Amino acid sequence: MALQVLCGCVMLLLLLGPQVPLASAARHPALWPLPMSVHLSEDLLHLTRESFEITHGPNSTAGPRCFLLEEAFRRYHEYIFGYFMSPDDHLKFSGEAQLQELHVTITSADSECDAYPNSTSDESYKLVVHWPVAVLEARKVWGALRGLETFSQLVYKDPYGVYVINESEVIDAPRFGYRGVLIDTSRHFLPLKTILTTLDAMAFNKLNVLHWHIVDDNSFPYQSMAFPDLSKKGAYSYAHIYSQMDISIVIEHARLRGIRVIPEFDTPGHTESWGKGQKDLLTPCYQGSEKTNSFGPVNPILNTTYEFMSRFFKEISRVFPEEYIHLGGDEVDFDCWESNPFVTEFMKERSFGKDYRKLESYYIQRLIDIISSTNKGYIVWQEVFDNGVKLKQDTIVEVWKDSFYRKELADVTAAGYAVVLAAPWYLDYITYGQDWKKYYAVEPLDFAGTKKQKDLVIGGTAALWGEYVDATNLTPRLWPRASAVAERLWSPKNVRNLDDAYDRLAEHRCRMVRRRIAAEPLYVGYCEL
Ligand code: CP6
Repeated sequence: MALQVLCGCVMLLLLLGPQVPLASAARHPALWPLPMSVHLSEDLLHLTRESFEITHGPNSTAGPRCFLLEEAFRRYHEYIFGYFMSPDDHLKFSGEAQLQELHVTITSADSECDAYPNSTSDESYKLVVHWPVAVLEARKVWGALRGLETFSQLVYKDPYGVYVINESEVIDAPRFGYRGVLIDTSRHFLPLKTILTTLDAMAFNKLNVLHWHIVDDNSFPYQSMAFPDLSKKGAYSYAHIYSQMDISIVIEHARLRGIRVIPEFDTPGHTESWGKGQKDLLTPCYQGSEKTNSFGPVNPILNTTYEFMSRFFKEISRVFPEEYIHLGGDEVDFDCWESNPFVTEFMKERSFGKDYRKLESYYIQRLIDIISSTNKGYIVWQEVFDNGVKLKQDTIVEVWKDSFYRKELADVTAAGYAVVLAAPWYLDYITYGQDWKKYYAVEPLDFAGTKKQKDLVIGGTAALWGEYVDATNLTPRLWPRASAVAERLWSPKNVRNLDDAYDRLAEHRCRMVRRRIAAEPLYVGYCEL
């Protein structure tokens, strides 16, 4: 009998497999995020570490020369069977149907094996698990990566410790194309290893954008080739720097998992650390007619500022293959600009009156012209839109202010701009209890607007700002809380049953722990090894 399990009805599965006492020790597949459509049959196939193989399908347009897939096959074989031999592995089960292979077939003439993922990457796939070979079909390698993750989540151990999988069919594609995690390496430096681990965990959750808030007021860890003093003087120490090699390692680790790396170089505010290595970049603040020792935002009235930005962002546009650069533009403190007599003079000449938003707009517009000349797109925080800056039509606006974010979504999309939602997913903000439920309950399209407006919501970001986060607590703070955001952004809109989500997420969290991700528990219980 074939059981149809569609969106959100995975609870049915509990009726199938052998009953076990605790949810956290579930003996059934726990899919997270839940695919678009899942059909599971009761028929079980066995798999063994020694004989099961993941290989290229005979008609695949990708082959052994596709390093991305070769690496993915190797990784997922390890994830499925664990890193260490357990005694159970030597049990042999004759007579039972054994699944021998997973064939991965790329159907499009261009597999995109050697490309970087981008905003239009096709992540859809179809997975058919029937004896004797399972088949995973995707147009591009990006869909194959997502399908491999799903396949690995379908495999579980029966009560005898035997690896099993239900005969099944999965058809899947993401609801939103932009599914991000923000990390902040300025408030605290994050070692390369922590960033790579975060990318691994993102792939387990089908998240596809690393928003790298790389520099800010507190430190400047990016090692610029054109301006080496920025990190020499602006980083916490020589040990707290990302070299060009480090950055290329992050980008390649991400690419192999279908993840884009979008760097944020936030200006004109949040730039204190830039001032240490670049003279005259920041606005000197005044007290009356006296210069103080403090500096404010980037100085928008000097030509040298724009010459610097031009050289700097030309470098950035070459270092990061990603089509978008995040320009920040949030929380600009106007007090220092207001105190500076030269800025006041400049405002007068341009008839800006006392409206410092106009000055901010002037700066951002010149910056945007610089970015456009590098053929990159740009993302900005919502203030840039709020302050009336003239933006190119393909600008992406990121909404971060929690109050009235639905109104902001309506306003930004009414103006025709694409939007990324971060406001309800401020993950470094912690409270007692199961706050993942709050993140899970968010519906990104729940605002007043037309279909055309809703189509402009391209996704969201789980933001982990770094004021209280470093390598010691990043992983348990992110996972599995960001997993709640991941399912909201991947799975169909009607997947929102909390009891079902709890069971799957508890098991998904255990799976992350088995894969060496120190994800925190949802609640009481234990994990099978
Ligand atoms: N750092 C930078 C931050 C925040 C922002 N920009 C921030 C402030 C308050 C909240 C969330 C984020 N820590 N550079 C705003 C985008 Cl609630």
